[in-house]
Amino acid sequence: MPSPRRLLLISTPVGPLGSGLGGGVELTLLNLCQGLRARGHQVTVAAPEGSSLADVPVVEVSGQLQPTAHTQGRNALVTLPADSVLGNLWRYAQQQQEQFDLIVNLAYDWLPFYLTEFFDTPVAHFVTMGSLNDAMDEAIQQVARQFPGRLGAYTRTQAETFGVADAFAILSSAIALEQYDFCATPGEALAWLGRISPEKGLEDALEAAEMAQVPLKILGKLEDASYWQQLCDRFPHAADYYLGFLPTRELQQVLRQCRALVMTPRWIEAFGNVAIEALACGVPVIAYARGGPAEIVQQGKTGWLVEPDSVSGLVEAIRKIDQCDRHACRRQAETDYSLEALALRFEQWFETIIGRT
Ligand code: HBI
Repeated sequence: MPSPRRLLLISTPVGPLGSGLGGGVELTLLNLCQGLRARGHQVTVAAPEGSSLADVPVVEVSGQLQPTAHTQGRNALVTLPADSVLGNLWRYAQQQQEQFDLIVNLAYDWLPFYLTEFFDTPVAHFVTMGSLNDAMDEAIQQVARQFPGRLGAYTRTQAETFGVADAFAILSSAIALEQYDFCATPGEALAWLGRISPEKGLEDALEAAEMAQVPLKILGKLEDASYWQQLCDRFPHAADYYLGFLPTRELQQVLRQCRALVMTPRWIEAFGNVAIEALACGVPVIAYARGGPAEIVQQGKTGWLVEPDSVSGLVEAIRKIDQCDRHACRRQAETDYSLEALALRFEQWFETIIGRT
């Protein structure tokens, strides 16, 4: 067990923790804090005011929220509102840096990457999405050149989108396994989980379920209402299939009884936490071989990887899903995606940085 470290984690500026606006980052931050504190490290989180993170103390910082990056174009300008919470978070970090052995950035924004060289305490960056725009790519590549080893990502596929994959530590993800109950005897239905938004490709899952003549249970935040309306117009069952955006306890009650999870990402999914939620319930994953799921699914054992955007490939996988082993799915979640495994991966990454300075 290495010596306990004093860690400052800086959250995403797009919304207070607990609002859901931070998407996967909220889960990652919560899991990381719990795992690292269990290993004896002192963890402080700084986040926009109004944040709450279970029993983890949060330094709340005021200021205007940052517009989200994933809705802007590749050549979007770097923008900051007046009194930006992003700027205020990093002024706090600069003022408090002597109290910490390491500062970890979880914002997908230009400023923290640019500031890296101006800090005495080392700053590490956990990058939470694939490449989205040129200014961010350049800031990430600059850190890769000047401070190799200071970048972390969920998956290698995600890191490769920045063209400097070798400069990244690959850290994968995790879930609180005790919140997911194994189910050996599912019903007929398939599951689809995620934000209902074009980049998630729900139409392909609906079409495949129709062709395979099996029901589909849809769970997740209804993010794009006009897109959903188009789906309901095209698939008469869609509205009946939609079960809403459920908290983990209720979500896994539905998920665990499904024959498989279907993942149809149109973009490079940085990780795809829903895949490990399914595995934890013993539910095999049928996924387009694109991004995170391609590094999670063990072909023919814990699911099937399908040629991206091939609906017939999905149907073929649905037909042979019973060849997969539901016990192997749960075992894979326990081996690779526990909170302890995640904290150990992050701790080893931090030691390579602290040890180097
Ligand atoms: N946009 N500008 C910005 N900054 C973030 O940190 C950010 C974002 N959009 C989405 C997001 N973070 C998270 O939901 C994903 O990283 C998971």
